[in-house]
Amino acid sequence: PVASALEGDLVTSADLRDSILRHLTYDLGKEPEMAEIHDWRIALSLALRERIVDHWFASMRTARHSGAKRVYYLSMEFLIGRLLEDSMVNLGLEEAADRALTDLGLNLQDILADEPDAALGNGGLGRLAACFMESLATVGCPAFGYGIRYEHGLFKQRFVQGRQVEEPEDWLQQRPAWEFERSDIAFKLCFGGEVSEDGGKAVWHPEEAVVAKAYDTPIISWQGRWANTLRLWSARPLHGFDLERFNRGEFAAAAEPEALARTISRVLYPDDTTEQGKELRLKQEFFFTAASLRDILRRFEAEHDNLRLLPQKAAIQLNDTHPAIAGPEMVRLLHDERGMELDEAIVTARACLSYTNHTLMPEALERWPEHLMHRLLPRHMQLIERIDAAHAVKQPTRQVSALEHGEVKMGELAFMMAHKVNGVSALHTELMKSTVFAELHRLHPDRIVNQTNGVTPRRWVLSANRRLSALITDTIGEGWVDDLEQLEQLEPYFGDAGFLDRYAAAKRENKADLSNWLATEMDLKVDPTALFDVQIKRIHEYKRQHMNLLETIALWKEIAANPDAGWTPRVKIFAGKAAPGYVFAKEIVHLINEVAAVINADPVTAPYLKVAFLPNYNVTLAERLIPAADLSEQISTAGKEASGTGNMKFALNGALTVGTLDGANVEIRERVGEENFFLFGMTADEVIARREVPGHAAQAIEADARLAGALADIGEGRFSPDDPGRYHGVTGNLSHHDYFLVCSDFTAYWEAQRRIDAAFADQNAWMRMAAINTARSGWFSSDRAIRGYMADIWNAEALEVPGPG
Ligand code: 26Q
Repeated sequence: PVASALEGDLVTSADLRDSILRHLTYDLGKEPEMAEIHDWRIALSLALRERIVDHWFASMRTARHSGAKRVYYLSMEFLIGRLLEDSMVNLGLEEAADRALTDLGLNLQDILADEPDAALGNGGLGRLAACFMESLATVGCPAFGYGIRYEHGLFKQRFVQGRQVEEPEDWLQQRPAWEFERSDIAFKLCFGGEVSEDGGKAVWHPEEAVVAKAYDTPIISWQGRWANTLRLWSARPLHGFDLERFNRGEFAAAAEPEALARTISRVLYPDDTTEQGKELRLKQEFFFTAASLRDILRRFEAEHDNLRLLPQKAAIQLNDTHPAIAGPEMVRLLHDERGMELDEAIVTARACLSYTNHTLMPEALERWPEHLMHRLLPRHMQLIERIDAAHAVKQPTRQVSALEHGEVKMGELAFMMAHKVNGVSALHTELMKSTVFAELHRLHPDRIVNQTNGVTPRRWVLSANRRLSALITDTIGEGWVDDLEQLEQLEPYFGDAGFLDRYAAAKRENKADLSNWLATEMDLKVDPTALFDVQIKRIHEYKRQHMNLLETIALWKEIAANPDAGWTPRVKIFAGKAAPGYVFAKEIVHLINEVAAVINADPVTAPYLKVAFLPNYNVTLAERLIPAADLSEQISTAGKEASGTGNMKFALNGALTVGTLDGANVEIRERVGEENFFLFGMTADEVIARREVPGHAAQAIEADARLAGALADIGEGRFSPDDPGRYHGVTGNLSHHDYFLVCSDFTAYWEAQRRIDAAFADQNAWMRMAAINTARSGWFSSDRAIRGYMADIWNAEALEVPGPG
């Protein structure tokens, strides 16, 4: 009701239509007769952006005048997806837009579908940052997101004969509709050179400089009550064009400095463990971190004159270690550039900074060679040594250091320079304390805290699943949208005639939509009443897509051998990208596609089993798949998935989880109830113990004929007759090494899947379990997560824009 009072009643569809036409004509310079779909889409976006701006200015003013602490979220990645529907829904302008466009002879759905995804992130970490931006606005926390305006986001994925082929992503090809270019907000950033001493003062003489230029995107809250800024930095040359060289006739060379500087914000690094240690990546990290800190200090100094107040006015959250250079850079800004005592500068920086860890996997923890750090950031290398030494003084036994084997360990550095360090699920946080950060935790027992991840219900329920949302709102009103635990109020209605029928109907229609889409887009016919079994996430050994595939092969063989045994029809859906340099992951992609081709061509098993690997997984595809899922695959090796966030989106949308006790699965199961969750597999402790058993994989294969059969089929080339040995790497790894314990968990996984078959056969009971998952997952809202950070880490308060009158 507030939304319509705010906007819907005031802004009629006629007003919106006029402003769409005005933007089309005067901003895009197009006549309506000549306009194409993307012109209309941009005109609509500009019409909405215009309405966001008023809320945005009001919020910024309120934040300034209140003197409240601001939150700064520093992240290498923001995996935003599309923004048009989000903005429209949050402004309460959906009906108005629909009518306005109909008046203009256009279709809103076509226009929404035209928007490219902003894919400035790899996966979970980047999507979390995007959910957090929306929730920061919705809870009214004054905040800025800071990141990089990559020219090219995450690569696009195609399949060529089943193999993944990467293509560059080019989201800026079309005019960006949401951002404001801030030519006036630009900072010069330096690299390289050397450090001299001048009367006890360090002076850095850099050798290279680039300019960071700001681009702002306003992020509007649910019902337009608040808006924050996502500020992304783009790299520019300090001196654009070498006129002297141009005049000498060296035309190409004259443009060189420009191209070189821009390289820094050219492309997002795919999460790729083999790509680490790249100099350009370190430059990117320093580039956006240093620009953001400069901006934060500039804002602080415009409002206050005592640097000691900084920790009361600025909370700076580091999204993983990617911006961990913030520690030394902030010390440099306070000490070298503003004359604060070194010790006080360290204490002040630490009081502002906090660090979120997203992984415990040793190969994913960032380390930079000291010589590279020294060459690129000589003053920072000195300060890192000072910070490390200052830390060592307090623990004379010196058990822990940020410097080891000629490398800077960014996790340790971030920990030492943060007043709070958090994990992203209860289990993950406990494992941080007992493994990677055990020593540091002993020294600073109050520093590590947990903040279990969450997802924004506006995008992941309200927009993505219209049918379910309508049912929820009809049943309990609209309050759930920004108070998601109200979903609990649904449960008393489960006994009422009609509720579970409507719940089932919503799921059925979502599945019918997806079936039609698979038929037209993928040329794949599926039974829309089958169990939709979905695993969508980056391809990684620890996520164990190959265990799912082995179960698929085993199931297919069993159905083929005994087709009349009353099988529960299933559609196995996979989607996800493999990092370009991750050979094993790319082989898994290829294998899934080859297995899918064989299974889908089998007329005997066709009524019961189909397999689809959907190309180019992204936020938009997730929004299409999750509402249509019956089963959510969360099957990582226990102890490896820090949290997962897809698991939460599925549970909210009424998919049951088949999962291990890993990451936030543990907390999902606690909340939805063990009888509404399909648990299997070893615990994190059992995983550690199992690895010590010599020949654990061979043993597991020996004990399970289904597993042995599936592996043998792959090994003999049943799915790759043109090259029977193609997957010897995969089968060899699984049979002999199997670090992620695919074989040892296989039997338990198979059995869980057969329990699922049986449960799905009773549709009434299944739909009840699905509805319980929805009703009991409200805690996984990112609004709850953000309030947790505000209370336990940032000590920040929420504000409200003064209403009219
Ligand atoms: C590091 C150095 C060089 C190049 C790339 C990287 C890099 C990039 C991205 C390292 C890691 C990432 C992304 C990590 C990530 O997405 N982690 C996920 O974070 C989610 C949000 O907390 C969790 O839910 C997932 O469990 C976790 O895997």
